[in-house]
Amino acid sequence: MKLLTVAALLCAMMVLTMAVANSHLVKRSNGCPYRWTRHSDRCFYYVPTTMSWARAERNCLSMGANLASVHSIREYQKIQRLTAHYGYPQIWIGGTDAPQEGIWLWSDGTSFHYSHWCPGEPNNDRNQHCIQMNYGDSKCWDDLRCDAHLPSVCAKKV
Ligand SMILES: [Ca+2]
Ligand SMILES: [Ca+2]
Repeated sequence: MKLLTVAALLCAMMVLTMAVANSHLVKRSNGCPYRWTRHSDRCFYYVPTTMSWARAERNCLSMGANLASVHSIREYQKIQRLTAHYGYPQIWIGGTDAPQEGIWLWSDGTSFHYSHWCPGEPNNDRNQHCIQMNYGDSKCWDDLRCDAHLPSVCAKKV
């Protein structure tokens, strides 16, 4: 009888653990996982933990997402609103020119046709290959060294 109780408890714990582990996969009424925000056909999630651009991308990948790509001013404003609660910190988005200087790509493979660079950026100052947003007074984009530690925003298709 005791053994059964222990087994039942273990089972309950496993179910709970799995529920927590899978919480980001649970779809809510907006078609996005819990705590993700929908905009158009994508779900966005702000990651407050600071890390390098590559680690931020890997963190997004672990949730079935990529660092956010941005394709219009409306999308950019939507992502900025996610960061408002945190005081518009500088954060990573998915743009990089690490493979070849001056050729900007999004980590999710979408085409890079929109940009919101700050005046004088990207300047590749001492080899900057990753895009931070919310930079400067006008909260535009800047290229920054990819090993800087910033919060980030992940995005994935609904
Ligand atoms: Ca560069
Ligand atoms: Ca720069």
